[in-house]
Amino acid sequence: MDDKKRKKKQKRTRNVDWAAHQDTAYSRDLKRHLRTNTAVSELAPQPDIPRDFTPNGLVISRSRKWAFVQWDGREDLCKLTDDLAQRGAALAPGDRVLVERINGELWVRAVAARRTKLSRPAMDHSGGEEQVFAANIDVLVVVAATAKPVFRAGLVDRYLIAAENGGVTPILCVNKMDLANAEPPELAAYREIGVHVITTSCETGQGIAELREAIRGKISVFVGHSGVGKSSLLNSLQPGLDLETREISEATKKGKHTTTTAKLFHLDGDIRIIDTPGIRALGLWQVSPEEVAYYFPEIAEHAANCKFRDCTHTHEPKCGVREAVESGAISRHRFASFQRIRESLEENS
Ligand SMILES: Nc1nc2c(ncn2[C@@H]2O[C@H](COP(=O)(O)OP(=O)(O)OP(=O)(O)O)[C@@H](O)[C@H]2O)c(=O)[nH]1
Ligand SMILES: [Mg+2]
Ligand SMILES: [Zn+2]
Repeated sequence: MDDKKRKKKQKRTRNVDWAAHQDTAYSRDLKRHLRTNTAVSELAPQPDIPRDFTPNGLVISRSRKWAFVQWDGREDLCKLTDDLAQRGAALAPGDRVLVERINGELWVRAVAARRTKLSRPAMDHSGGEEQVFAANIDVLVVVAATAKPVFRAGLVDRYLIAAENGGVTPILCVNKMDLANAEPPELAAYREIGVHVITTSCETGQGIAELREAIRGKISVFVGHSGVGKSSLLNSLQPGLDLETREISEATKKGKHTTTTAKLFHLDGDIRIIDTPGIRALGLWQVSPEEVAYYFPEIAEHAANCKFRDCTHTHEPKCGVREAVESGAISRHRFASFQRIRESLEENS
């Protein structure tokens, strides 16, 4: 699409057209920087296993040396080979694997190439190596709450980056609507960039049917701060599932990390969900400061109007992005988030 046609199209639609945005010269430039971060086979195949082996198992959850795998019509605890056990990136819930019985023990022998993956830098002693927390996912459901804990856009924005980077469609689910008179004002900005926003309540049942329809026939992963109601939503989607949930601490207004391992659940109606433990912050895997704008479609779009091609949108004159913030075309909280993420990546690099 040439620039003239694109501008016309942008005038017609208020929402950012993500596909058109990805096709602009500016975005193509940015994208060239991006290392392809999807669909990689993580391990050199074992010499006795053909590259195009047929997986016979689905990873439900994993610990360091073991994985629960669904195969042969049941779930079994399988041992991991050393190279799998040592790498957080090598195996995650959602991975398709080859299970073999060797001398009476079940082993995960190989991991199939992934369609999509969601990654973060590990927070442990590994020095921040890649940790894949879900594989072969269709939808990333970012769960936030209106209150208890209070809505925080920062984590939402970081998860949207991880979703785009991993090739996964995001949904923003704002739960605990029964605790608020109105929805958080920040939600308008997400609808405008084309994110599907669903407002829910596990108390009143609001939005549960819409959520169910959005993830039917797909594999999704529920993520967000502790205590926002991820496990409660699974319970609402499937009465009788009875996952453990716990009230958030009155003293800190923070969740207590009730869910401790990511685990895949099969629900009725062809729904598969990976419930995950709440996190405080999400590190970004393989995103450089210069690339952050690419992941904020409304910022990338207005950056095309900046006088300088390498504008950082902080102090330069004739900055299309800051002008758009002033005019209200870019929301202030999204721009603040963009700046914070960029700064944090600059500090780390
Ligand atoms: N008022 C209200 N409370 C809710 C709602 N959904 C969940 N809760 C409560 O919020 C608390 C935390 O819910 P959980 O489902 O354990 O939250 P979580 O996100 O799974 O938390 P972690 O497993 O720690 O990450 C529980 O006391 C739930 O009963 C809701 O829609 N409205
Ligand atoms: Mg939970
Ligand atoms: Zn600028």
